[in-house]
Amino acid sequence: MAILTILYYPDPRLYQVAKPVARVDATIRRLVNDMAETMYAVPGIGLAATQVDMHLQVIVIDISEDKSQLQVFINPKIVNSSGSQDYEEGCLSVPGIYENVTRAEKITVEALGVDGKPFKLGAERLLAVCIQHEIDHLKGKVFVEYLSQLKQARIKNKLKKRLRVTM
Ligand code: QAP
Ligand code: CO
Repeated sequence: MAILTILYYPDPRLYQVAKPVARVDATIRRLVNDMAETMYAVPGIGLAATQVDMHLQVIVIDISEDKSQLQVFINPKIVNSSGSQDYEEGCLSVPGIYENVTRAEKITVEALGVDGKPFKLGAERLLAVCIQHEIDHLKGKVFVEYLSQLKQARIKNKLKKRLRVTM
């Protein structure tokens, strides 16, 4: 296992669109393990392959208190959504920034598991937010793009300044 390097907003590689996984093989399983290790190390509750510069449709999520419930979504697709909810979101690629985003309240997602088998899952509240947030990453979208241009500009400046301090 290995800790992968996370790309930070506004890195242009975060805007790349991820390709579907053709076959869930050993390479993909290793990517899943490394992504999980990376997410747990920070720690975070969700990570998309895009954020570690791998442009494949792979997501890991663990919203459990004790980090014991890893959920893996390969080639995920939202097939149903309803309602709306506001949630204060953060992102491993946008450290220290938390902002309210409005998304669907309930979703149904279809994906492949790490065993390569298709499954269908209903999700609501935090899990639904997290799945939508991570699927956005696979489409090249970061949550700050839902905010006003002014807020986006402020966040970019803040992160660039911080990068200058820490590097
Ligand atoms: C996406 O986000 C998410 O700023 C996952 O300094 C967030 O794991 C979905 C993190 C909220 C739904 C609701 C953020 C860690 C982790 C930071 C994360 C930070 C350290 C964010
Ligand atoms: Co994110």
